[in-house]
Amino acid sequence: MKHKILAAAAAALLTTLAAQAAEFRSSDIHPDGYPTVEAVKFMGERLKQLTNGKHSIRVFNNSALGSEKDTIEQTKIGALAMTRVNIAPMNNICPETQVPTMPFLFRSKDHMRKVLDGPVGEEILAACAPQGFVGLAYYDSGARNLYTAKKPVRALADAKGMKVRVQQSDLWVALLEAMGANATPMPFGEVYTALKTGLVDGAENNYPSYESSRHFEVAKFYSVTEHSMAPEMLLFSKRVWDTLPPDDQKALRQAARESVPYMRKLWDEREEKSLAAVKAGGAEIIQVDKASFQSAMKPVYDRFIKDDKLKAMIKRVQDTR
Ligand code: BDP
Repeated sequence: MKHKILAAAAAALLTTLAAQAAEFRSSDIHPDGYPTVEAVKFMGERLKQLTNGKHSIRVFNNSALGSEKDTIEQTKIGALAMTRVNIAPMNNICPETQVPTMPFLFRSKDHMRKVLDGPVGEEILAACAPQGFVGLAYYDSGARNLYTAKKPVRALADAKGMKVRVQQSDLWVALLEAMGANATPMPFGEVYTALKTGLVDGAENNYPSYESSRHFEVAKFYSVTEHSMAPEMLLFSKRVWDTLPPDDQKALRQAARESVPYMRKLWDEREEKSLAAVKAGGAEIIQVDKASFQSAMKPVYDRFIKDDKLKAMIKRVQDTR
């Protein structure tokens, strides 16, 4: 009897929790105005409308809640409801996320968007659930390029021995090593100082991040290698998710989905603006022979795309037209 009463009380408590309004906390390492930050704010507005004001989202930007690795941990344990991160720090946690990270995999922005909007994209999001993450959406992150402080990289041979900061992922270490560089993983927030003090010779990123982080001030040689189109991910904590009623889950999914075209529009505009801004700020945009960089990537595929499942996924990506 006592048991039954306790169980009923617990169930009632859970229902009350589920019925409660929430302001979900979401993290980002980027500042206000950056397309990822603005897209999550947009999602929050939509969520409010869809739930008649019950739920909202508050974005903590500029790494206020820590590095991406930190916020992924917090999201996993349910201390944080949501985090917007690049896919790279998920590579070691959820192997399927290595697929869209792979060097020179996507042929174009359209190809990347088509794959991520399709069944392969869905499967990769779903593959992170056993690790504690509900994958809500991908956002664009453009193509990443290599930039250096003292010596320009005009050909693959120039990258040899250079110390280059990478994201915290084994795959990223291997990718830069395949270029002949010395890869140094570190959180994004530490890169400006590392470049300035010469702790690293270079880093790699898309135009908007190169611009907003002001890395272009301390590393002005920007080589257009376009070595990866690793996208951004929006991850919700499965622990928090499981406490929500199905209607709220549905609203979250819908709001996230609707934020994607909004983000893409901001992204396309921002890429152009950032390119113009870094040029005006003194960056030298260097065109390189991409094929030579691409031909150095076989060891990365050999090491990370080993099992049949990942091999099949790569093939499906390549076959997507
Ligand atoms: C940017 C991503 C951000 C990453 C950063 C990095 O938007 O999520 O943290 O690169 O290189 O492009 O760490």
